[in-house]
Parts: sequence; structure tokens; C-alpha cells
Amino acid sequence: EMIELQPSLTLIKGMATAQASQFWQSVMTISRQSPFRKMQTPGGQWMSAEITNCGTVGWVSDRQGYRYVNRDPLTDQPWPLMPVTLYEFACEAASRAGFEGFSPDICLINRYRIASKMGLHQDRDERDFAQPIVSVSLGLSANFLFGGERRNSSTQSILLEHGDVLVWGGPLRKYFHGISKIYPGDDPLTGPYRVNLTFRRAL
Ligand code: MD3
Ligand code: FE
Repeated sequence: EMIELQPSLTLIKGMATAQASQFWQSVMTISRQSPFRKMQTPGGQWMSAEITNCGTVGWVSDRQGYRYVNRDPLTDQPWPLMPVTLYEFACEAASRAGFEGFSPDICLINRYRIASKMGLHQDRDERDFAQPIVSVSLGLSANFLFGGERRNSSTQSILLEHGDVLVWGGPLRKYFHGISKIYPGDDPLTGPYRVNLTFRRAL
């Protein structure tokens, strides 16, 4: 089921359900090589979600700022390769939402526990804002907030459930967004976690 929530914001309900256990296996393989870790914001706060990456670069944050880097600072090794199945899935989702030619070079993986949140923020560290972002949700459900161009723009919330895929592009690409709540539960695949994969073109 494909729902156009707004022009250039498409929710493809359950698109990842059939491949969820395969994707979860990929996440576990990736996180054995580049473990989930907490990141510090430039302001010195600790983010409550834990992150890792796969692809040619990875997104990191510390007191120096937000940026994409070639190597995992934890291991000093390159980030794990992006599995071809994940790459192709993200391209297919973008194409269904009307973005042909998406070619993600990084997948940022966020892992949330029940108490984790992600405050309203913009994704502005990528070079080409004409490229969409594809997000895949696995495990526990979340309340996703999306606002507008300004931090104080009014927000709407969307329930994101296991297997849901969101595609963002166009002017909304720079909108404020965040995760306000994770619904408690014990997911058959992920247990106490919600895991979100966001595919981006960083470089
Ligand atoms: C809207 N992650 O990693 S994914 C992030 O569920 C992030 O983990 C959330 O926000 C999560 O930066 C939301 C959906 C998403 C991702 C990127 C966006 C929505 C977006 C970029 C612009 C606008
Ligand atoms: Fe974001």
C-alpha cells in the first residue's frame, strides 16, 4: 500500500516486511564489524539512539560536528560494504515514489530502545539535496514527527511500523523531523529494539 502523505513524502506500508529477516541478518553482520555506539552532539549531549553505518562513507557526530567519514573511528577500518540487496531495495523504493536514479552511497542505521528519542533536526550533511532519503523501519513501532522548514513549524506525527518504508524528497528533504516515542514491546525479530535504516547519497 503506497500512501502519498504530502507531495514528495511517500509511505510504502509494509514494503520491507517480506525481506525483514534478511535485512535484520545484514544489520547483525554489519554491527559485528562496526558496532552500534552512542554519539555525542557538537553541543556535548549524548544521543539516545545508537548508530552504525554501511557504505563507502559513514555519518558520525562528535564535539567537532556532524560529518561523513571514510573510516569507522571506533575500528579505524572502512565501514562495512552496503549489501547489494539493501542497495537495490532502496533504489526500488525511491523509484516507486517517483525518484528515478537514486544511488545511495551510505546507509545510516539507528537503533532505538523504548526510552530512546531523536529530537527535531534537519539532515543537511549531504551534498545533493535533490537526492531523496529512503528510510526502512524494523521491529518496534515509533511515532515519527515531521515539521516544516523551521524548528518551530507545526508538526504532524506518523506511526511507523515494522516493514514500513518512507521516501522523502523535493522541498521536504530539508524539513525538521524526529522520533518522539518508541512503543514498548518484544518484537519477534528485533526483541527490544526499533532499527531504522536510512539510505542517503552523501557525496
Ligand atoms: C525527513 N532518522 O537518521 S527516518 C536520521 O527513524 C533520522 O531513525 C529517523 O531522522 C529514524 O536522520 C527518521 C526518516 C527520515 C530520514 C531522513 C529525513 C525522514 C527525513 C530527511 C529529511 C526529512
Ligand atoms: Fe534525520
